[in-house]
Amino acid sequence: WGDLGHETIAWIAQSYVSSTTASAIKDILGLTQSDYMANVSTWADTYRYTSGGRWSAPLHFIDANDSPPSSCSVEYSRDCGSTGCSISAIVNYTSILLDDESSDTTRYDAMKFLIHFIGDLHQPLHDEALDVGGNDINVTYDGDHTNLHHIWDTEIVEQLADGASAESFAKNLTASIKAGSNGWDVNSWLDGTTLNDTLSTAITWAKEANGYVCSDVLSAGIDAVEKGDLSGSYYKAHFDVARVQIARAGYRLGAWLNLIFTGKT
Ligand code: DCM
Ligand code: DCM
Ligand code: DCM
Ligand code: ZN
Ligand code: ZN
Repeated sequence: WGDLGHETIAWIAQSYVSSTTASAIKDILGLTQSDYMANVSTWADTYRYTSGGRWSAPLHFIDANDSPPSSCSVEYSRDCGSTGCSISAIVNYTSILLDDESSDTTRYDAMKFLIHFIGDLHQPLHDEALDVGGNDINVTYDGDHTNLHHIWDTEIVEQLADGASAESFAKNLTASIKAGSNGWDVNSWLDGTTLNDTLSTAITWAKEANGYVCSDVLSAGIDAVEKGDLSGSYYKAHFDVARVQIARAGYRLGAWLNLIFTGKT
C-alpha cells in the first residue's frame, strides 16, 4: 500500500489496542503523540530505498508462483525465497517483540516493520509473483499511465477515501467494522489467528489476500486490465476488496499487538 493505506491501517489498529498494549507500543517507539502508530507506518518504505536498507525490500511481499486468474495459491516453501518474504518477516519481528531479551533498538525496528508488513500482506498483489506483483502490467487510471500494482497500492485507496485524511478514513472503516456493514463477517476475521503459530496465521492471511488476485484483481485476465481507464467500471467492480483488506489489516494488526503484549485480543 501507499502512505494513505498504511496510515489508515495503523489508525484502525490504534482503535483496537488496549491501553496496556498502547503503552507498550509507545514505550518501544519512544512516542507519546496521538498518531504514534500511523507516524511510523510508512518508515519501512523509506528505509528499503536507502543503501543500508536494501536488504529489507523482499520483506514487503511474497511472490506466490501461482497462475491467476485460473489458479491462486500461496505455498510458503515454494514462494518465500532465500532472502525472506513478508511471512518470514512477520514471524521474525513477532518473535523479537515476544522475547524479553531483545534489545531496545531491535524492538524499535521490529515494531515499525510489523506495523508495515501486516499491512502489506493484505494488499492482494503483494501476494503474487505474476509480472512482479503487477508492476509490469501497464494500465491507465484517471488518465494517467501507471501500473496495476501501483493502482492497488495507491489510486484505488485514494478514490475510496475521497479526499479524507487517513485518520478520518479509518474512523469511517472502524464504524463499518463495529456495525458489520458492507456484508463484513467481522467475527470470522480472527479465525486461524493464534500466537502459538505465527507462521500459519500469516499464511492464512496471505492466502485470503492472494485469492482476490483470481476473484477480482485479475479476474478477467491481463489483457482486460490493459484496456480502458480503470478508474471507472473496474474501480466500481473491485473497490470493495481494497476496502475490506484495509479494514481487516487494521483490525488484525490491533488484535495481533494485543496478543503480543497482553496474551488476549
Ligand atoms: N516509494 C518510495 N520511494 C520510491 C518508490 C516508491 O517511498 N523510490 C513508495 C511509494 C509507495 C510505496 O513505496 O507509497 C509502495 O510500497 P509498498 O506497497 O511496499 O508499501
Ligand atoms: N513489489 C511486490 N512484489 C514484487 C516486487 C515489488 O509486491 N515481486 C511491490 C513493492 C512495492 C512495489 O511493488 O510496493 C514497487 O516495488 P519496487 O519499488 O521494488 O519496484
Ligand atoms: N467482502 C467484501 N468484498 C469482497 C469480498 C468479501 O467486502 N469482494 C467481505 C464480505 C464478506 C467478507 O468480506 O462478509 C468475507 O468475504 P470472503 O468470504 O469472500 O473472503
Ligand atoms: Zn505495493
Ligand atoms: Zn511496503
